[in-house]
Amino acid sequence: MTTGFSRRKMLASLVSGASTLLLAGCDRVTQSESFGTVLRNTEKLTMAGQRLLLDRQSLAPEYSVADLSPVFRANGTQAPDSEEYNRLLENDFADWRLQVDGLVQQPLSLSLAQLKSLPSRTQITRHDCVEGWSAIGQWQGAPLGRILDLARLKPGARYVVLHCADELEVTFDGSGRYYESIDLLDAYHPQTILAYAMNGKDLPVAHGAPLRLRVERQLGYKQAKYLMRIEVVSSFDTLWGGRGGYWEDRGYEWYAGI
Ligand SMILES: Nc1nc2c(c(=O)[nH]1)N[C@H]1C(S)=C(S)[C@@H](COP(=O)(O)O)O[C@H]1N2
Ligand SMILES: [Mo]
Repeated sequence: MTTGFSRRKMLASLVSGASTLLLAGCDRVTQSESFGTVLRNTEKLTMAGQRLLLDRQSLAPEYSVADLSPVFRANGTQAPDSEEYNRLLENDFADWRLQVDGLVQQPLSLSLAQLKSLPSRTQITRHDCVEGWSAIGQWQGAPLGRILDLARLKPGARYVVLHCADELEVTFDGSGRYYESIDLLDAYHPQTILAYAMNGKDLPVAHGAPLRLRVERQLGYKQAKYLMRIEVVSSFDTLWGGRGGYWEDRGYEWYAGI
């Protein structure tokens, strides 16, 4: 990656931020404990912080073609019923565009053909839904980090919000729009892709056509389908229920790590 937002730099700044915090937190105990003990404890805590971050960088297991599930269940919305979506579908998504905006220097409007012309990654991974089922599928798509690099993040960028075409249960502000958000560490994770193909074919409607997120270190509900817009934000407090996702607004964890 070529921009100032490379993963290594981001990790370094997060780690040094964590150490500063921990050191500041230790100021109070210097009176009652020997300086050496405090330093040793700080070191342990910093190491734990680094391990945590390194763990978030690790790859999800990948499988082989022989492991593909014969049936991959579809869940949640299986066909958005909006007029706009159906119009796009009728035309094989030739008029569909992915908007990339928010805290970026270069907002983008990408066609499916443009997304397909970017370098792609193909991965066979296991999808785990909180409802208690799993399936192994193959996904091909453009790395999200690459698209963010094209859009060039502005200072203050912290999260990527994924806006979807479908609505489920309407509750907040009269909206039941599906959406999700991830932080930049996950956005730049090498297995985080915007997938347009599943098991070697165009993404079926039931699985999120024309484009869905795959963020492989997290649970099923983070894998937003029917992507329309990617918005880079500093905070998701003001979006719908303020918790960063459709299911998060209804009580699920924002960080759904597996
Ligand atoms: N836009 C949108 N994305 C979504 C959902 C949804 O209802 N709408 N359901 C989520 C849940 S709970 C799961 S388990 C997966 C299901 O993906 P699949 O239909 O490809 O199995 O999509 C996730 N992404
Ligand atoms: Mo799910």
